[in-house]
Amino acid sequence: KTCILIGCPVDSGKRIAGCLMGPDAYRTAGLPQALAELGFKVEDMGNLSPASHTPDTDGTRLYRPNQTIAWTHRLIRTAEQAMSRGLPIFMGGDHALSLGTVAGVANHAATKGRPQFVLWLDAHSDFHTPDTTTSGNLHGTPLAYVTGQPGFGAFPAITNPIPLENLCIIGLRSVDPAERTALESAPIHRHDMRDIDEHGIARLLSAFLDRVADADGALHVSLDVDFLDPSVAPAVGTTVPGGATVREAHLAMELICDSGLMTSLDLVELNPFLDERGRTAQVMVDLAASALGRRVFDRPTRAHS
Ligand code: DIR
Ligand code: MN
Ligand code: MN
Ligand code: MN
Repeated sequence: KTCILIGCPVDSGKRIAGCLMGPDAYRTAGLPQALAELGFKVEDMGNLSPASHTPDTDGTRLYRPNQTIAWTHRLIRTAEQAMSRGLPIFMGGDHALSLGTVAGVANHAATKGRPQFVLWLDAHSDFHTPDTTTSGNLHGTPLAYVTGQPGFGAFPAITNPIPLENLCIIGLRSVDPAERTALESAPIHRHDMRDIDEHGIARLLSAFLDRVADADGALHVSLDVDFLDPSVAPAVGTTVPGGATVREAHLAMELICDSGLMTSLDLVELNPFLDERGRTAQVMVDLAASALGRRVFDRPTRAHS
């Protein structure tokens, strides 16, 4: 089995710069070696660049739309092609990269006749459209884009929208009013931190993984650094207190691995400029390793319910 590392130094999705250093931080923290130790053949495509585009101007309501649109074009193609060769790991870069990666993997799944599912591990719901965003930061929009919501006129047309009910968001604790209104009437599976506290992350996630398995779906996992509590993952521009613990995050990753369902992975929003001697990069690398098979002891696989 091949893992394809794809450096996506997208830094146009928000105003705090530094996510462009993310891919090299993951390499420095040992992601390629960790995957090789787990028995994967590792292919590193290096760091990509956006398609050619008209430079953005300052002072617009949307922040750097041309650059993000150019990245989206590039990443849709890259994701489509990588899916036929192995399991792509998109090393971000901010969460605007997922406009392209998720749209691209969904196109690939459609050619195989498989439904695409998405697990979004994030403090934020990222369900704004260019019309509803108040910050103008496009990293807050990928879930609206890939599910085919209106308002993305200048972006590549979505050919295979993710059905809303195929989407599960876990870790929510910062949802803007317009997103909240939109989410309330959408059949998206969403769990805030209170759900994790009351029910445990294993129960929430297992229910979703069972639905993916029953549908023989492809599963894209998008892991935002701010899913984690800032005390253990400080290197992100949009920290929100009260996030997932390292233990909850590893449990989630091990359950994903046990399911055998994950077909692609985003690691997003790491800003190495804000890190403390690489500790956030290391946590993210260790979580990716758990999702791909690293464990302390093997366990009998959980019976599918
Ligand atoms: C906020 C923050 N909802 C916005 N979003 C994200 O700017 O739209 N922060 N994704 O990480
Ligand atoms: Mn996000
Ligand atoms: Mn976030
Ligand atoms: Mn079942």
